[in-house]
Amino acid sequence: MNYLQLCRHVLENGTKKEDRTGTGTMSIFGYQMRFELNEGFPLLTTKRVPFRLIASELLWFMKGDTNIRYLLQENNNIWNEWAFERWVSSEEYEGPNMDNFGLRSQQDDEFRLQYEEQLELFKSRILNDDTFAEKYGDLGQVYGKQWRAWQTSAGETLDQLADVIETIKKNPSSRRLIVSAWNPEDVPSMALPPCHTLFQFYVLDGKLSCQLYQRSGDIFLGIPFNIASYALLTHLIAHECGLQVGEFIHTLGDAHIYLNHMEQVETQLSREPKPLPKLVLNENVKSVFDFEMEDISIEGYDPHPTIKAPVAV
Ligand code: UFP
Repeated sequence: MNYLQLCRHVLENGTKKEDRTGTGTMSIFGYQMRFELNEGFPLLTTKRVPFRLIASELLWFMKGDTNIRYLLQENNNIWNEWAFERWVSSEEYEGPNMDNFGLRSQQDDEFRLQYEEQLELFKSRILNDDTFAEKYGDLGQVYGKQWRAWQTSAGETLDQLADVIETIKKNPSSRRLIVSAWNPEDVPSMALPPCHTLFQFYVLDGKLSCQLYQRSGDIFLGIPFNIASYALLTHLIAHECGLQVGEFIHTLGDAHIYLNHMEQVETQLSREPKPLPKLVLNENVKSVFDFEMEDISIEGYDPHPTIKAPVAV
């Protein structure tokens, strides 16, 4: 599979590069993968990838929601650290010092227990306390905001996602079918400046293709999610527009393997890929904005087991 070729390519051609998290990476700049979506849904089979988390995150983006409360209600913890970071660096936080919690919790067992306890407290407050959730659950100008409610300098709001879907229906040959999450004005105040920066659609012969430009990609942990997320997005939009799916083209900027993921990548490369699963969407739901988790499922997914790896924060 394309993804395993990317892993091999970076192991063979990558250069050691320092990074923001202090972990260190093997990195390359510029790479492209193509996935023919008719050949199956591109969910990795060389390890289990939690599709449920990917789908609920995508629905969260598509709703224009930026508060982690929705994700926690779906039992999705993937954005917690970004909100937690804001909480523990705020003046209201009075618990034990959580500076640099990402790295410290990997290196110090005693600290990890303290961190886990604080994170659990944080999660339950987000779920149960409306005022707290409003203040500390919101990640600000993240994907949901940029896709659905981009603020213009004239004080207007642009719904890029709804607009692009309308244009695909009315003018499918357009070469301007773009949604940008990269808002230079907002980047300095963002918890995590968008990794998936910009995407473009392309319609030919009744098939919808999508290309993503991803500025930064964590090959072991992030990229398998990103592939599946954009493949799902393409399927959902094709569904609403009455089109078949074409290709998902994944273009990467800084594509890196963290130095503490090397063993995991090797394990994956030693495994034999299996047949790809199939995505099944509820035919009765027409608009992409009406999809809920129960309308989306994956059939025939029989991957090799999960491989654990630390997240670089
Ligand atoms: N990352 C991904 N995909 C994502 C996401 C993050 O690979 O969807 F949100 C990784 C890339 C990088 C880190 O390793 O997270 C972000 O750090 P930086 O902003 O320094 O590029």
